[in-house]
Amino acid sequence: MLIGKPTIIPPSEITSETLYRQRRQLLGLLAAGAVSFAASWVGINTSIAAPPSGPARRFSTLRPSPFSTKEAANTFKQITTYNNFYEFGTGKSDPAQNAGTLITVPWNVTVDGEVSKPGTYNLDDLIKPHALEERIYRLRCVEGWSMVIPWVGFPLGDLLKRFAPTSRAKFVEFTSLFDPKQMPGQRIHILKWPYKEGLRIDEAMHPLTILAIGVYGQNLPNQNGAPIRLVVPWKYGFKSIKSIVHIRLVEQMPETSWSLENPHEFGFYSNVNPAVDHPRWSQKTERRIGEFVRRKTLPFNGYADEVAHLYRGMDLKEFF
Ligand SMILES: Nc1nc2c(c(=O)[nH]1)N[C@H]1C(S)=C(S)[C@@H](COP(=O)(O)O)O[C@H]1N2
Ligand SMILES: [Mo]
Repeated sequence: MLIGKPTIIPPSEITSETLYRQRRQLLGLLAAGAVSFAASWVGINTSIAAPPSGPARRFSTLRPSPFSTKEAANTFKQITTYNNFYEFGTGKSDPAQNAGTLITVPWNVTVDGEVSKPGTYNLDDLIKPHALEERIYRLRCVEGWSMVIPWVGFPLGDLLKRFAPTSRAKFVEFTSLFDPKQMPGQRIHILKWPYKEGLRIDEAMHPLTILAIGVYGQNLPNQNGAPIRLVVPWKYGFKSIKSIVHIRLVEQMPETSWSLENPHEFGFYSNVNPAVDHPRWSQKTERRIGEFVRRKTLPFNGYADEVAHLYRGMDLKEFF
């Protein structure tokens, strides 16, 4: 998930130049921002794994899911302190340190575009009709690390159906919050803000695709994409967009932040595929956070039986 020219920089080096500069710029901004946020965020802003700013909801009636992996989950600490959330900095510990400024209550989500019943709902009304499940999924980041995360969520497809997609709805576009006051990373160009992602409609309707509102039986911590984020377990982690405010059904393939930034490195599909190297590194193996010996990366992140049929007849080297 790193920026730079698609040349010959080995992945281990990428954190040096561009990111180093961006981090320094950001640290400056964060130091400045701390002053104005101090009044309302004393004590929260500085803590690792900041508590969600909303009520610390605990989910008691979670249905287990047959889609859950039986692999051991990563710890709450690993899941909440090793993150990518560039709105809060490009370092892995930046989101846990900085996402305390994200205000998640109240939170509204708009669903519109090619639907017969568009609307804007506050979060509670949006999730109320849905039975929550625990979904323990692998997450494979394009950078070469992975985790196992017990999400709390429900199928995106169930939500989309409530809005009655029209026959012209071929893709779904997701947009994260844009607010440089709350999200200091948005004050400089790391990506084209707000963060945008997209899915084909059949990918969006697939039962493995969920909206998550919690992890380990409680509200999502801000750094994990509070209060609501997408999780698409067979795709590289960057497709799983955080802190969503807008879901739009569209006829044309939408632009997405990472492929806009670097179309040679990040495709629209971004299915986990050990046979297709990233231009700057191999995707054959991954490091499970907490482990030392690298594992083999599996096609579709191990979900091939469930999703490979979606891509039948497609050349996945061309549509990466
Ligand atoms: N809005 C937004 N969503 C985002 C990102 C981001 O920088 N901004 N990073 C992505 C990447 S690269 C990954 S690997 C996952 C990480 O999710 P996690 O922090 O819950 O593990 O979030 C994805 N969603
Ligand atoms: Mo990622």
